[in-house]
Amino acid sequence: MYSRRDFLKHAALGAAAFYGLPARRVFGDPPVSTLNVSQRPNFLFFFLDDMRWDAAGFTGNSVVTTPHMDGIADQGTIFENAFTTTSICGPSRASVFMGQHTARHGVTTVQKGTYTAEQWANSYPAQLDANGYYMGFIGKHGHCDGFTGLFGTYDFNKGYDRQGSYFGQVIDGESANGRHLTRFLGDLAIEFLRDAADPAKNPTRAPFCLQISFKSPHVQDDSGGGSFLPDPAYDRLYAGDAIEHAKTDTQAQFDALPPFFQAAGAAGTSRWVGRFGAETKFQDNVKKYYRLIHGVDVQIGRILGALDDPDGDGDHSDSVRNNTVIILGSDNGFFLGERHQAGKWYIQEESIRIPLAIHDPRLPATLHGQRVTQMALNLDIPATILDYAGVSQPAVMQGRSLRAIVEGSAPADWRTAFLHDHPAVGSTVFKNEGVRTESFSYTRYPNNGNAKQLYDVTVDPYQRTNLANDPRYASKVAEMDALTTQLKAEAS
Ligand SMILES: [Ca+2]
Ligand SMILES: [Ca+2]
Repeated sequence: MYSRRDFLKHAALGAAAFYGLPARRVFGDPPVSTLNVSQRPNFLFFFLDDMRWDAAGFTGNSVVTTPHMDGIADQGTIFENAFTTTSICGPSRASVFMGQHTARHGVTTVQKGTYTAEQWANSYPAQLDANGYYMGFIGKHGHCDGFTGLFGTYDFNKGYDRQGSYFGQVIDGESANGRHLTRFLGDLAIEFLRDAADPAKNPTRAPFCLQISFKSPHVQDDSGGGSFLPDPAYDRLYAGDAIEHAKTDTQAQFDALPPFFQAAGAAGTSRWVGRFGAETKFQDNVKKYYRLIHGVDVQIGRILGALDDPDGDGDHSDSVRNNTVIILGSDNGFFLGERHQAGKWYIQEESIRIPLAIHDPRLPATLHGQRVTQMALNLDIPATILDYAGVSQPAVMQGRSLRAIVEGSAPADWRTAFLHDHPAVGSTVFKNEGVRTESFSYTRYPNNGNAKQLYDVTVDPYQRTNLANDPRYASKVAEMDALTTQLKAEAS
């Protein structure tokens, strides 16, 4: 519970002390692992696009079928309160590479992210590369054209620019050749594991790190109504299911949003009309969204199988499963009709919550399947990877390693609030910033008359009642507003 007393104490200390932020930017920390090469684990990082937190079996979804994701979670740690700090592809992906808030890394738009060499040197992939890891990247990086080739980090570089295409994608000169993109990415991951085990490709048998950034379950592109295009092999899945609407998928909850959400052209509203605005569209598109996630699950199953036999000769003596840390996450959540919205961007639970599970096979069975409630953030992922690799976190990073939590010894001083900010450079998405504490969700819209939303998520988890204009909450609004300003200043 984040009390007023806590707030005053933290205000007195400065948010840096409370939030664990470095006081100022420091570039160029020497990347030296404290571990011998044989002690450093491999990493397999499954990263989805727009997968909301509750769209998996392990987070309670009773429709979508994700047995392999559930398996990772059952043997690992499930973060029940994991969030993104900017709910949109490009900025969140930058946070995952750099361990920084958008206010610091400066990647403010989808697809137009770029970094200086100095910035990239403090990313988790560059730090692992400098420590001798065999590095792979597959899929959507979500940044500027040619991004993944810029700094020579990756031994296996199969990223692509922009949104990519579910059908007909070309990656590093190789055609999908009839394969759905998700299957294509799975094949590339298996190829990576074979290369990492091949003395001709990885002569020192260095530990590997592979980030696989699936396009799924993102729409094909955001023009018009958008379209979810799963592999036709799964067309019959969920055909007999009736998808339930969210409790807030109502006209009344839409009407309760700030008025600019109802203006013509507001992206979340117009996309809802195109994707979910009629019952047949809703049923069809939510099922396709789930089929896209199921397609990823199938590939995760194949890739986990390849961990047991990287060279594919049928002999499992070369298995690397027992020394491979697995991370499963998503860049942001997604509205499936809540408040008659589609998309993300805003500080509502369906948008900012992400699925997150970490499996370290070296831990005892007593820690398998633990569910933890500490607030975990997208920008904690790189800090966690570096911690496992024995590499000190660059001071410019702002996340915190989740490793101690995974190992059953959560630090007592864990965060109880975080900043979300969305720069919203375009005109159809509304710039927003605010905080999510353990009790409250607060948003302000600086370019829209500074409209505000405040929800007490302890009693109103579906965010049905905006308290921002209730005089009884005036002091709480002021407190959350001051905390937002303070955290944003400290994050930059
Ligand atoms: Ca996304
Ligand atoms: Ca083998």
